[in-house]
Amino acid sequence: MTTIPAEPDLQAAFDATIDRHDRIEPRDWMPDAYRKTLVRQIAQHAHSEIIGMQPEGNWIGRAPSLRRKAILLAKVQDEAGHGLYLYSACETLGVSRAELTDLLLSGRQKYSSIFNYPTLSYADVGTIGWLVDGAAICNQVPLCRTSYGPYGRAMIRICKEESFHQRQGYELLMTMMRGTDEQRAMVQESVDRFWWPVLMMFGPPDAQSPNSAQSMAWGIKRNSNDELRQKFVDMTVPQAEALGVTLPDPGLRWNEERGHYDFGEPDWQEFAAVIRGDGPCNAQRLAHRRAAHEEGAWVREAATAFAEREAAARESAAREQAEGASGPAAREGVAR
Ligand code: FAQ
Repeated sequence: MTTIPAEPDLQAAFDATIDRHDRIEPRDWMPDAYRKTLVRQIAQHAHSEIIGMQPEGNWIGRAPSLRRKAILLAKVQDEAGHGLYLYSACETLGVSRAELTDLLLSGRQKYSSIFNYPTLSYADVGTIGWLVDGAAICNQVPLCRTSYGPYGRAMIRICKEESFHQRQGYELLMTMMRGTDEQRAMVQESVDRFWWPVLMMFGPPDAQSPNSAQSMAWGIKRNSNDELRQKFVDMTVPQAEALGVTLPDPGLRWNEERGHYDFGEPDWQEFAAVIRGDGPCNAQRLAHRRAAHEEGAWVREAATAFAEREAAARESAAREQAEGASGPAAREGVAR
């Protein structure tokens, strides 16, 4: 007879796994609040990848050359792939893809604030690669060591692709910076618009981050929002210098004592408005996603009908085989 361990034993086993920095896997016992936090974070991450296809997708039809178009198409397709890995990781926690989609479309789950800003010039494609993917890498490399197995494994593959995305953005901006005065001005204008919203991607300051302490205790997050923001600034300033662009922050300077760059405070009221749904493009992004979902209904129906037909065919083949195995010939031991 197998005995089911009591909840305190399960909790102790869970705590020991977290303390060892080991992975929790889908069939392991986990506290409800841990599961809920993971669903919230992974779903928000997946939605960000899917909504994040829109700002750059806006430029696929207007790419300046076939080469740039091929690169951009591949990048946007990668983002769709990242969304799918992440939805799959989230489904291992017992929530369905349809529920997650519904939560996004009804505005009950968030996606990253950064995708609520418009892309006004082709330089924005480069800036998104350099700064948005750069920030994403800073945030996501530590998530490869997150305590939930399927999320950590999805992040390993995603980070490899994000690193390619970041380089393509930097290469595009470098090419423009070596071009005409007009191209250099386009790059600077784009960086001026994106810099502060990119710093907001890391979330509110630690003192105002309600989820950080518990998420770090559970090993879901390995670093705090402010630690990662600082790491990103330290990494990006030398890249901006090499590129020849000015980061739009008069407070940005090297602090010898801290061994880090000091930098200004993002506008947290603007951040609050964007995550409340009042950013420049929130309504447009969700309307576009809803329309795409409705237009895709026939694909989901066709795929469901096909899967049902295949399952019925498999079932009837299995039944025939079973009948054959127990039929007269089988009983008499006659080989067919
Ligand atoms: N936007 O207590 P915390 C990409 C919310 S990269 C919107 O600090 P937490 C790649 C937060 O959900 C972008 N909401 O929360 C790509 C919470 O609200 P809730 C996606 C935000 O979870 C590149 C509240 O504020 N990356 O897509 C944001 O401990 C280029 C309080 O905040 C990820 O999602 C924000 N920026 O820390 C694609 C990474 N920040 O849910 C296309 C995984 C905070 O309680 C093109 N996620 N909030 O109602 C994380 O690391 C964490 O969830 C944080 C937030 C750090 C984002």
